[in-house]
Amino acid sequence: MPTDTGALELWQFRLSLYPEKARWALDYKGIPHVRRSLLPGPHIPKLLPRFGQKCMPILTHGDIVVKGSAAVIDHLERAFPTPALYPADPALRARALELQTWFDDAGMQIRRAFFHEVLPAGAYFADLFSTGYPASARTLYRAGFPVTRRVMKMDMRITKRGVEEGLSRMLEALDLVIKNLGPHGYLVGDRFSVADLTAAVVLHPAALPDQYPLAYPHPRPPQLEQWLARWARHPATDWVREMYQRHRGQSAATEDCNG
Ligand SMILES: N[C@@H](CCC(=O)N[C@@H](CS)C(=O)NCC(=O)O)C(=O)O
Repeated sequence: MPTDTGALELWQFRLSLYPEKARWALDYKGIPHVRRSLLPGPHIPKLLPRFGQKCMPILTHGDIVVKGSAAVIDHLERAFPTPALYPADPALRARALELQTWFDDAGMQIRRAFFHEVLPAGAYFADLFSTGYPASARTLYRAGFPVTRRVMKMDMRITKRGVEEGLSRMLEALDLVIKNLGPHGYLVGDRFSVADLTAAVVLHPAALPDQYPLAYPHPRPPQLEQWLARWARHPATDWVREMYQRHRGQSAATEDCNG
């Protein structure tokens, strides 16, 4: 696939898991792109008529539309092969992609537990989600957030059972990292790959690495502190910070606009 297919635009939430995978891949490869950042809730009428779905990341590359984080990384890997996120060796590549799928799947459950525990800190999260928006829009968003939060909970299917599963999946995922670490500190082979990127993104809520593109400002609400304390002693949280420190790099976005 040619690299000059056209301009790239990434549709995303600034605070997110799966769009962060796409963002990291774009930044890692140093691909100039524009970010279109939406707010949870108002994103629905923006995306549905345009793309027929409300779930992000969505990448447009000229006329090509790519939906979903794994598909976005796959597209970028073909269009911009270096630096590679897929191992060259076919067996290692298959293993890296298998781990990507495993962590992608775990992320859906983990975020249920995360949002269940932290979303009661409504004002803090409304402000975090609306970072980068004008003050008037942020005030309005904060006022409407109790409704948005209810929709988010329904949409993510946050139930008691879902939360319990999310907590145990988080532990399983943290353990899986430690079990699979090679001598160079990577999950597959001796280089950073899509497996490390995906695991670090999915587990980032347990570690809040400094290089995550959106800072969680202090003071942090007690719900968030309790959530972080729950995982703080697990050695995989250090690994998540290490991956972000070694490989997150600078943003390659030329612009990050609202909507
Ligand atoms: N499996 C999908 C999951 C994408 C996903 O759940 N995206 C969330 C943000 S982290 C989203 O857009 N949620 C809003 C919605 O579905 O309305 C992927 O890997 O891209």
